[in-house]
Amino acid sequence: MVFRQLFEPISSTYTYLVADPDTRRAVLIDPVLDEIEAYSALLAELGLELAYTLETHVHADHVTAADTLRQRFGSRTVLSRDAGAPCADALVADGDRIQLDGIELEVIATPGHTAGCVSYRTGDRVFTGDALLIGGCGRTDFQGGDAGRLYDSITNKLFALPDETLVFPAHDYKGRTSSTIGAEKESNARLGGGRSRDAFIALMAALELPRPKQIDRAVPANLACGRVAPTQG
Ligand SMILES: N[C@@H](CCC(=O)N[C@@H](CS)C(=O)NCC(=O)O)C(=O)O
Ligand SMILES: [Fe+2]
Repeated sequence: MVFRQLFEPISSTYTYLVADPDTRRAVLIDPVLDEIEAYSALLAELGLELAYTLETHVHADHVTAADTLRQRFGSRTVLSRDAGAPCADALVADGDRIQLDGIELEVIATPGHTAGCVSYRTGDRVFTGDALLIGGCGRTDFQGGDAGRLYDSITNKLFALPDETLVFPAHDYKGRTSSTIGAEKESNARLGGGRSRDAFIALMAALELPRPKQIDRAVPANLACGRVAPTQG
């Protein structure tokens, strides 16, 4: 499998490139609009054809590159059917499988950070979006967020994966690049060590985080798959 982890520094977003080494068809998971030229250059350098863009959710902190990539490369956009964004070419649900030639990506519904969050699992790795972060988890105070649902998604679904499964999140704000299910089960600051559902809900309710800086621009744009008006001039 061809695999790259890419980073967008303004929103500290990780984007993942996964491709079949034989057919050279690729997916980008959570691409960021500001990085579009970097993706185009990387696809050309590696000789890859972009088949799909996969969103883990409707992001609140950056605009997705999905629509621009669709226009440029003909890639198909994929999003949860619970995300409230019918602009996607494929609306997926728990248990669906996205086949990229020799690579299969399984959709795992992991709602709670938003109502329409999914994770994607392939082989020994899982792309958890903002459901499970390294040492933390997504906030639950907007976009249909629900701490109890997030607890259930993480403990019943993600923590049920083998301990050695590699965890690749949509963000890290401290430069960490990956974790494992076993490490998060043991020491995640918000849910590790068997924290109870009630204690987790109370902890999330007390966070009082500032609003993401780009939320007012990002959410409407991402509900339209990242379609932005062409710039004049
Ligand atoms: N300072 C960042 C904060 C972004 C933010 O709140 N991110 C969300 C994901 S969309 C989150 O859940 N962060 C987890 C946390 O801060 O614990 C910004 O303005 O973009
Ligand atoms: Fe998010």
